[in-house]
Amino acid sequence: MKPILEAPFLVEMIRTTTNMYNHGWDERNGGNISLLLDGKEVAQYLDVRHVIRTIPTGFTAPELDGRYFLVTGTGKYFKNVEVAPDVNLGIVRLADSGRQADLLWGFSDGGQFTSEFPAHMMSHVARLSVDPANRVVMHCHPANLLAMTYVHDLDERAFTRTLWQMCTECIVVFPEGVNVLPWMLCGTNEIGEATAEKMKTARLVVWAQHGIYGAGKDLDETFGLIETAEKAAEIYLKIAHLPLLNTISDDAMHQLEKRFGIKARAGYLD
Ligand code: 2HA
Ligand code: ZN
Repeated sequence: MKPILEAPFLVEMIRTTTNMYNHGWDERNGGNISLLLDGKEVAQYLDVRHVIRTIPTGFTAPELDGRYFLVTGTGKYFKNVEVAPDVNLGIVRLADSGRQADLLWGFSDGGQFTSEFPAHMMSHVARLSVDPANRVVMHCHPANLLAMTYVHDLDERAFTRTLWQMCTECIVVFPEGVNVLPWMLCGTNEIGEATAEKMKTARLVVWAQHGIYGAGKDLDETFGLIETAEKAAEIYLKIAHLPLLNTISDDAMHQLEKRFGIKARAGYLD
């Protein structure tokens, strides 16, 4: 058995949570990440027959039965993941049609997975249905995107177009745009189901007055998606109160589509 703390998925998760904390996206216990793991890879590091304890999930997700996830813990601080990964992270395998999670490693102080586990698991199901390569769901509280939800129209087309107009690369990085949910109570199956529905058409879902969800094939890609949208929101907040003299025109966006071989969300460009 190889040492679990040397597993690339764990090393990468520790790097990512630390980096997100350092970006100011995950104050206190804010934010959570789940990473879908390959069971064969996990078995190189853990005796996967040894279940430490079983945790009820409160939802069903038959599509994820038997799947393994590395996930951040409820009430845990991203700041602390690098110094105590086994307390702040856990590896679980879903069982009984997703109704229960078998803990195989971590949460060593008796803790459990993030309160947003329903939103994460339902989002994995939604993303996998449109992109079988999806592995990551990531949630955090980046200040500029959050601030933008107080002063900008939450209409998805309008919100997306503003972000696209703030940096040339935005439309290239997220051509499908960002979807937006109005304020909803977090930690519930309802917000989980609403997030998952939005995840079918975009990898970024803004939770108004709360934060953002991102999804992607690896931690780097997902981090980069949120990073790009957050940068655009930062620029928006720098200019929103000033007279606008220039912007990226729809004609320029069409040139970007051609140059980078991407297709903007249907109906979002004139
Ligand atoms: O885990 O970010 O949305 C803390 C949160 C809940
Ligand atoms: Zn949150």
